[in-house]
Amino acid sequence: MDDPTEPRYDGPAGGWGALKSVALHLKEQKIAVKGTRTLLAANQPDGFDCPGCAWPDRVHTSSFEFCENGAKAVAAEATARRATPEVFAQHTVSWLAQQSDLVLEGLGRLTHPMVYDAGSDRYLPIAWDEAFALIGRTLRALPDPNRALFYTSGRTSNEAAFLWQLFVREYGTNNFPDCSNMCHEPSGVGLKRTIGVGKGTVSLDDFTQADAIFSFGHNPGTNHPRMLGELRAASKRGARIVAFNPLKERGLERFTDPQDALEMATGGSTRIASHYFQLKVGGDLALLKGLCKRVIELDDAALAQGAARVIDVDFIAQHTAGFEAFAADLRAQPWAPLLRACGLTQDEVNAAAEVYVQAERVIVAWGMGITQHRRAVANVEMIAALLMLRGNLGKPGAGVCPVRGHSNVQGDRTMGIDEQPTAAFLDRLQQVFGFEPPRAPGLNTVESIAAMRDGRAEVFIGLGGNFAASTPDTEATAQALRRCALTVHVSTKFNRSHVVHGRQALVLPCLGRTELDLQGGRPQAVTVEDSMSMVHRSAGRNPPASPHLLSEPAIVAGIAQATLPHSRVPWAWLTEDYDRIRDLIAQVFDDFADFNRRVAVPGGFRLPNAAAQRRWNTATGKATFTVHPFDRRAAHGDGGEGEGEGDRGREGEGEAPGPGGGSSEGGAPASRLTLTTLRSHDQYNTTLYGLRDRYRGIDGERRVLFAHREDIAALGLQPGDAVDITSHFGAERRTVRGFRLVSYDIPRGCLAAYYPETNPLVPLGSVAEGAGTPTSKAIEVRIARSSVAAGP
Ligand SMILES: Nc1nc2c(c(=O)[nH]1)N[C@H]1C(S)=C(S)[C@@H](COP(=O)(O)OP(=O)(O)OC[C@H]3O[C@@H](n4cnc5c(=O)[nH]c(N)nc54)[C@H](O)[C@@H]3O)O[C@H]1N2
Ligand SMILES: Nc1nc2c(c(=O)[nH]1)N[C@H]1C(S)=C(S)[C@@H](COP(=O)(O)OP(=O)(O)OC[C@H]3O[C@@H](n4cnc5c(=O)[nH]c(N)nc54)[C@H](O)[C@@H]3O)O[C@H]1N2
Ligand SMILES: [Mo]
Repeated sequence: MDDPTEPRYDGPAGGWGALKSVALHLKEQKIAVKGTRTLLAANQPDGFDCPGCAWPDRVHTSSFEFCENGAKAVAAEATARRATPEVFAQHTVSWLAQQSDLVLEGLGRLTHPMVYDAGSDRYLPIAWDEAFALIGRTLRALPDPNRALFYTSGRTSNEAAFLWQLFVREYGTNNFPDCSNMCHEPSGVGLKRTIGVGKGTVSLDDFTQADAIFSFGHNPGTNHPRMLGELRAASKRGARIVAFNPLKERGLERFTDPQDALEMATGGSTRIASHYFQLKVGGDLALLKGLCKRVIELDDAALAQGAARVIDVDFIAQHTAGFEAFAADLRAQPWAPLLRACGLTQDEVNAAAEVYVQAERVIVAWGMGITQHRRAVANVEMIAALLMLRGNLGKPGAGVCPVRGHSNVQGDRTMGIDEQPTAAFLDRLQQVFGFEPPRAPGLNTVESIAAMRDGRAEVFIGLGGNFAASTPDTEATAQALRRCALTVHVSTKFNRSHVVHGRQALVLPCLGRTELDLQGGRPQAVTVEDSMSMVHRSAGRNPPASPHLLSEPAIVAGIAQATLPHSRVPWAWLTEDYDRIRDLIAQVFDDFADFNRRVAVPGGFRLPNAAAQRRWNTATGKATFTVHPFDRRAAHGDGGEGEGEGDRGREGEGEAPGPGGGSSEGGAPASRLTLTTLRSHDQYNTTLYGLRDRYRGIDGERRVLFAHREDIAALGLQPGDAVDITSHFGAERRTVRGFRLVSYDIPRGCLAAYYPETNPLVPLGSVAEGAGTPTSKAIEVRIARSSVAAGP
């Protein structure tokens, strides 16, 4: 079945390729020597938290865990390149706006606060005080604080995030759009509702005890490479690893640990997944229902034969609610539509269920392949339900493991970056600080874009991130941002959001994680929370990229002082010594009692997790099974042909379209396909490190479209052809041009391409029900031969 036109990578994940790649990236950033020293301080007890992913570290101690993409993240921040005022004097903003993201990123670290000058169409340097005064003036002049938006990206430390939410709430709004809204929001919503805690329940120790690890829709080899260490160890001791992914991701197949001398010397590798199922894009809800249905079937059969029960009867009786209705729904659900929608055979689903019921202790891990869908919350709740069926929660070696993205995205939410804060939290803020916080819910990311577009919001301030590029519906977002009176970005590097600006615009450069943060002459540490609720310190050591940089806490304090002259918060005093900020955090959150002392311990401390203790803070007081009606459209993006926006959310078994919907047997043309958007190996979200996607065999380009060779043929096209991609959402059409077709091992009816190049296709109105997350992993598209040559 080998297709000679398919790109190939025959090696394992990791290995020598990873080491070579790091050397290359350090060289590109001109930091060969300095970079290696910087790297050694990553994830060490006295070093900084790696700005790469949120995967936890074993003990934060001596053994340096090598991670290729962590090294690239550090190199990108520690780059020797500088985006100085001289650089900005040479180029108009309109010219910069024409350049690729790679070029913008390549300008390097920002060195001075900059203000947009409309007359010359350039960014000019501005003094910090003047920048803060401009923000303060503009915010104070707004008729309603809800006309301002305060975005957060997940690299922000706990201390900066805490001050940020405090300032914004004292100012008077809960408008906290954040990257989490585009990421694991459905995990938070779904887990909170089913098990009472919107976070993962497992720790690294559980990975050493699990008999089986189920992996849904994430790519550890690229996006959380240190997880491969855990998976490798689990595989070596005989645990089953079961992967569900439309693409054969190399990191889930085979891994060579660069720290294993023998594997490196002999060219050996460790098999990761014992079972790999290439389900259809968006097929997860159908599959999860199938897995649960199979468990119930096996249990019903056991009961009939008087054999040992398959489900954990005691756990279900003692700890759960809603089981009877849940099981009844599954018994009534016919198999055929489930199998059609997930694209797996009955034998495959049975085999996966068999691994599940044979294991005493099971962990389910997942990423964006689960959350960026219309039925994402249902996906997450079904994952929890699958585990609940056999009591796989709150016992060693078992539990839920949403693999978080940004290194402190979980901590930011803990600190109150939340557009829907609880009343209890707001009451506490009021008690501690003596101002009345706003009670009305604020706007999330997608709602914020709509508010700017419609003129309901006119000031946008981003603490990190790259809002213009990371959000859906790139054109609509750009128009929305351009309507603003003022856009402000606190950033380490120049990016797309700085050239898609409001009438007035500021770019405020901040210290990065790796850099020494001196306040009052004393080095400061910040804290972060990883994917497994470990809170620990992070202290940079590198000299700052420029003497003009301020820390994020200092920038937030500067904005607050300029905006709130009668503030109840002693901003300057707080930023002189971050211990003072942590003392306040301890006053607001009980889980952070004695924060400074506890976080001083190497490795920090773990936040309590009620669900891991089998205490259920849900509406029923139990872990809750919910019936999620199967809706075939769930598997096919959002809003089919002829369905207007008003039809969204309608349940029902609308006939599934195209080969993706199972009607391909007759050889119907592959007209309607489902596109998923993903990360290459050489990027960190919107930050591009290069044009290689090593494990997928792509080099030198990003405008590629992965498709099944029979779908390519059915369209009368050939691998290598340039195509345009048009998304269909109700009557709305969006097109991107000039993508090169690549024949790829992906299920029929499914396509994949990189984010953010494909974000113009993601409809603003297409979001996860109950969570508002853009459906970036299932976009209904058609493709046609392009008149534009495929570009890099
Ligand atoms: N180096 C690096 N590290 C990163 C990031 C980065 O960009 N670069 N980003 C960080 C962030 S913010 C996040 S959120 C994480 C993201 O980490 P991931 O969740 O791994 O991110 P994606 O690349 O979006 O990959 C999603 C995976 O889901 C699969 N998939 C796509 N559609 C479906 C589907 O419908 N069902 C299933 N089951 N699978 C599907 C894809 O094939 C892919 O393997 O990584 C974090 N770490
Ligand atoms: N189509 C599609 N869209 C997606 C996704 C997808 O899979 N598909 N994934 C979504 C996900 S999971 C996420 S999390 C979002 C990411 O959305 P964002 O978090 O908004 O985007 P990033 O690319 O991570 O932001 C990069 C910028 O952050 C700044 N930065 C880096 N480090 C620091 C720092 O320490 N402090 C400050 N202040 N700034 C810093 C730099 O200037 C850099 O240019 O994108 C989402 N969008
Ligand atoms: Mo993310």
